[in-house]
Amino acid sequence: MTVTNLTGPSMLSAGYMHNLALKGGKATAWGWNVLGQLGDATTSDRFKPVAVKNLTAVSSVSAGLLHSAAAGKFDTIEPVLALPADITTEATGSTGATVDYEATATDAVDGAVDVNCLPPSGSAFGVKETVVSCTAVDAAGNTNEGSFTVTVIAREV
Ligand SMILES: [Ca+2]
Repeated sequence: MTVTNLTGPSMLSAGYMHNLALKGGKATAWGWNVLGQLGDATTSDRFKPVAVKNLTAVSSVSAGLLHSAAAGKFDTIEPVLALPADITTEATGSTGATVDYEATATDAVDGAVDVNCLPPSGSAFGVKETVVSCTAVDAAGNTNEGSFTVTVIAREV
């Protein structure tokens, strides 16, 4: 059987009916999962490698009979978002304004983490209240979400 979803692992370990792989500090697992030995927070069997949850900077993996072991950093805490306060600005044209803002996130294990916001900073915002939704994900897959509003008011004439 060919394993899909797996390219160039640096370490493999085979258990009784499950397998572990390590690549780039991330552990993946697939196979029998009746006791949760795949570490994906389910007991569903997996036929393709899935990420082992809450684990980052993994240096080794080892599959046992019905259990798994990995050396790495255990991380269950989501990054902390630093979002701007709600922004109110006057339209610079008939359709709205271009609004720049800064959104950052810091994780206790990973340090600075990328934040993705929609609409992104530097977007054209219409003359209305727009909710900006931001998400940050750390290397262990812990996600934090937040939002703020950008209100563009019509230019006074
Ligand atoms: Ca974290």
